[in-house]
Amino acid sequence: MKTAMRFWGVKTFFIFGAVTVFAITGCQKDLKQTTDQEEDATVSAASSVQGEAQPGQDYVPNEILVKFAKGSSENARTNALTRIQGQVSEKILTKVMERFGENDGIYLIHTPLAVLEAISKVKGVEIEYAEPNYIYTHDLVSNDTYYTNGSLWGMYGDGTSPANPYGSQASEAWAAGHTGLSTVVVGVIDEGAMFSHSDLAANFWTNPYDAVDGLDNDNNGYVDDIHGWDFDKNDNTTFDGTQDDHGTHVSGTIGARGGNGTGVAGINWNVTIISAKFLGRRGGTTANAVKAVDYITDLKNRHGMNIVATNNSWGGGGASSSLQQAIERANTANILFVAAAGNGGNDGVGDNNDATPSYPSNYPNTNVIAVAAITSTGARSSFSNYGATTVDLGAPGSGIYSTLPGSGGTSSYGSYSGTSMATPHVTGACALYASTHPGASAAQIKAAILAAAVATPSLAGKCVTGGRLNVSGF
Ligand SMILES: [Ca+2]
Ligand SMILES: [Ca+2]
Ligand SMILES: [Ca+2]
Ligand SMILES: [Ca+2]
Repeated sequence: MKTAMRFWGVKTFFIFGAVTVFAITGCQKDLKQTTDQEEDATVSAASSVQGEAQPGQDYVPNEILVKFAKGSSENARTNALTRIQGQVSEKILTKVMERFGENDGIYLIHTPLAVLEAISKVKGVEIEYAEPNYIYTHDLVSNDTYYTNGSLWGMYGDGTSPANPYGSQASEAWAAGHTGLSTVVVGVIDEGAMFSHSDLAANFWTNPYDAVDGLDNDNNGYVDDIHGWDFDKNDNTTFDGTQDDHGTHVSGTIGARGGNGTGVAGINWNVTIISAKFLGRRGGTTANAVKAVDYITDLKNRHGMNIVATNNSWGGGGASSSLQQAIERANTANILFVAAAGNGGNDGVGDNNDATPSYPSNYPNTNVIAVAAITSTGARSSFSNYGATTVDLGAPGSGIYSTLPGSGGTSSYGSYSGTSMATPHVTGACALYASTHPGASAAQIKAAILAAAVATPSLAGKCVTGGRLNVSGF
């Protein structure tokens, strides 16, 4: 018997997840239409100017954009500025403007007057146009079915609707315009995932370095690893059917497409996910876990990909030097290793990881973030392991809706519970932070996540931060 089997054999292996799967219901509420995003700095056209109301158009107060007429005199320009007590804040003349024969550009002008009043006062003074400096926003309130119907509590903030103070606050980051970037990459070390799922397809990696032609074009040791690799079966089919439900569910929490009016939304509406499948029907092995971790690290080193984290919603067995060293190689490559704290073993009651180590979350490598699970009412999930020195923070892990492979290749959704479900909220947080802080190191990302955690009574003394995930400022 191989040594590894003692740690990772069938008996001791378990995935930190699973429980109830609900069928999709037809229930759908009206989509939320307002964003409650108006800040002091913005002015509603509807409220500031009588008779010229244009609801929904916000603009920067006391600023207008002016393009003077070609050949307009210096006197006319001065006259225009004087009429509105204006000062030029910025002259905007882009390369493309110049290419199109423009040599004056447009002026951003600050004025103490109300915007539309200022515009009316400069009209007729040798200008081509004067207009408000509008503020544009995306449709950043999720219109995804499970978000709007109240199910997707793990994505909610306390200041958005639907609201839940124990959600990850992702909706608040979205409202600020932060929905992730496809240039940020994460590895999902798990089962395979249904990369063709309608809510995942846009965010799954297609390898540009190794076309499917029977050759290992990028010489990384894996032939045609088009969406990742299956280390369990040693082939390039990372999705092998409905048994890859856990990996699909985890992937959706990290990066299901948001704002497309269907299904769920991940912490990141835009991200790139790579499958490193090593869990099969009977679980996974240390050997394949090491290969999976190194595969992701190598992609970063080999191709310079912007891989910031791997999600590791699995565990079992004892301490492994080979796996710990693989995690350290990832650390050297600035890749975080986000790991589930564990589901309390066979009795399903949360254990203290300080007293009884759970791996891989207990590895002391600095790039490990260990994650406990909380419920929608802020309690520590009954099954969730904890550890004042060995678990970093809590995240939503009970009753989590996400993507699932349906029968016959259909795209489905369902609710799972586990520290497996809490972990991808944090992995998603790593990617979201990286999207708004380009070049941040693994250590910086981890520090930001821990610093943002909100103190939570059920986690006090139960984890390093004593708090829960909060990405509102990411
Ligand atoms: Ca190839
Ligand atoms: Ca290859
Ligand atoms: Ca396969
Ligand atoms: Ca969606």
